[in-house]
Amino acid sequence: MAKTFKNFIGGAWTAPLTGDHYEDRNPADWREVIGRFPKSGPKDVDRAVQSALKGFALWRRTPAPARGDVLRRVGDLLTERKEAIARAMTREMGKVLAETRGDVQEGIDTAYYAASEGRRLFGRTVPSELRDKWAMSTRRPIGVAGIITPFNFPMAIPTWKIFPALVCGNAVIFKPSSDVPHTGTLLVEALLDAGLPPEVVQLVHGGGRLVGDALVSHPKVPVVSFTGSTETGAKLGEICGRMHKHLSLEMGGKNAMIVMDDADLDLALDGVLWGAFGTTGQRCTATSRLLLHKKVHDRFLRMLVDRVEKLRLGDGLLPTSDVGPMINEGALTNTANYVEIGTAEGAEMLTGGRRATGARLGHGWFFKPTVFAGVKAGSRLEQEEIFGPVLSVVRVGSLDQAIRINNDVRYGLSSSLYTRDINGAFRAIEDIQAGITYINAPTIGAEAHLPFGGVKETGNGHREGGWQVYDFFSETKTVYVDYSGTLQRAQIDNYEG
Ligand code: UN1
Repeated sequence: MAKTFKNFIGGAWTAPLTGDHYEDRNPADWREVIGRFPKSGPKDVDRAVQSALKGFALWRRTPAPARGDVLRRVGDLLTERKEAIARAMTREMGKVLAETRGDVQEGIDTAYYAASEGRRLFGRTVPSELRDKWAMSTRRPIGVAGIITPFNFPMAIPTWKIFPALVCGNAVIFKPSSDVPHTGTLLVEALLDAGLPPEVVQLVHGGGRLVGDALVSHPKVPVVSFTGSTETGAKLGEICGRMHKHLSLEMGGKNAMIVMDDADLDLALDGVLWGAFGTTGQRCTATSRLLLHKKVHDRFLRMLVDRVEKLRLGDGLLPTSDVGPMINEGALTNTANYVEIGTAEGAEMLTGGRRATGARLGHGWFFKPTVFAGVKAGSRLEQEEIFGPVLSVVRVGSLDQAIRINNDVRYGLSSSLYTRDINGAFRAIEDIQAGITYINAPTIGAEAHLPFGGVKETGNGHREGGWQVYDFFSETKTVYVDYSGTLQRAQIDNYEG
């Protein structure tokens, strides 16, 4: 019988008040149950909030460098546990071990960055317009932060949010995707083992509709950070807008790689394979469109299809696997639907397009890496996020046309251009509408210490990663100290007076 896991609420591992559980299964072989996890409800969320408020009262008064020290120890523990967590993650969500190791490493990098940020959290001191008066700004924690994260980066994405939230002095309620509750548990264990005061973090398992909604609409949760679909993000935006909450949204993408006729085609080929089929295409940064210059179009497609067909599908724990399964049946069905849509729209399927079965794949959610050529700009295949291993190829005649097509979607997360033309590269950097542009590298591969996020319907103006996220998780307080001993009136008693 599989182990039954618990929430972490009120400083202890506790069963959900609902008494309900669900099974978390290995997507490479659904016969394998990883554990039974709580199907929590609004009452569990409310208990978590009450506890987090106590945690916040304590943590906000802990000096930021001391908060950072806890994060440094978290980094040390994640380093020690890297292999074990990576294996657990692969079992739980399917991507290959090299990728899950990278995912944990991103968490480690984020921890050490956060640790040192505890010694910065800069405010500013500027001249006052009046004599004998100081003018400064300082950063204050906000309160209880609600953190809602997806399945595809079960360690990295939670750490992008939780670690800065904590260093800034907030308490955290963490709701991982119900597809990856085990990795979420391992992260919270590392936080507690590193010495985080127990009530500063709460882990509440369960689905978005019950747990997520209760968390986002709870009046005592003033700050929410969410990564997931644009549709869900819009709903959270309505709730948070009504309640005047801080909200950071990281949502969909329809990222394109542009390959020009002067590109190093071998390099571009490695890039597109990694960008389109890494994490089985289930990244918001995935390369889902290839805008291919007409002069290299046919040759590059031949090279591409040859390599795609050599990709080995399998359990991500096996060294022989290049591409793991999709996360669940719904994801697979959704991808299969897009194959039908593409075919109906007249695109030409060059390879893949169906579920992969066979000896070791029969009990997993495996889908063959798929390439469509002759995809029309403006078609659904070209416009809509699929979140699966499907690459749509559009033939282009010039860089200007490629940039136009790149921009003509509702999203704007990542982008990529392969070229040897330095002038063209800089023009693209200026004109591509995206939060991230790679030159001669694929659309994936963001580093933990740089801002991460997108424009248009990908986000709502915030950035994760790097230094910017620390602004999101803190409030600025402006401080004036007047030591003149007289009433000085700003804008009236100026320095000329
Ligand atoms: C995501 O695509 O959902 O840039 C996050 C990358 C990773 C993070 C991706 N470091 O590929």
